[in-house]
Amino acid sequence: MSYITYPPRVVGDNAGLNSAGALKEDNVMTLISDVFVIQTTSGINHSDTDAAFEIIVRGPGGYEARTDFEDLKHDEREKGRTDQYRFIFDEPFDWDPGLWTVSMRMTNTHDGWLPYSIFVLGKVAPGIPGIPETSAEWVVMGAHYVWPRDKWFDRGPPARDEHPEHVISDFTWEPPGPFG
Ligand SMILES: [Ca+2]
Ligand SMILES: [Ca+2]
Repeated sequence: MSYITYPPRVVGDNAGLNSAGALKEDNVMTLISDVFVIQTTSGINHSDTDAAFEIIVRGPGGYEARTDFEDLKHDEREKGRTDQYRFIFDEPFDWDPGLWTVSMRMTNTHDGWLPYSIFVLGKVAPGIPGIPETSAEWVVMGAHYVWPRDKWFDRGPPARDEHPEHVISDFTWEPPGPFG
């Protein structure tokens, strides 16, 4: 698992406020302590890769946290393979899908990667008033079934380090079809 161990680089004056500027009630906060990314690589030609990736979380007030995807023990991002990653935040963040994004970016090679699906889950931090420590509350932060086939990570031959960043914390829904 990967740890995001540093505090937010910048926390603006609006930390803890909702989009209307009012103080949030405890019971409407969604403090996320762990983010899980569950991805399945497509089966089409060249979809697999051995490249490295990073995750970037952005929020209000200039919040930006990023870290590398862990190098798992198996050969990741091979055709049809599902990989699961856990990112632990030392400081939980107050998830609001209208104000926050989770993105993913390839950081090396030109060997493009195409997922078939990506799911992003958030584990709600324990210790919030009204929510017991053993809470099993989770938030679906992103679900892409299926990931758009034209949205390759690092498609083509960029002249420099132009690996594009794709937001994975939104939603894609297409009628289920055969795996490919
Ligand atoms: Ca490839
Ligand atoms: Ca691989």
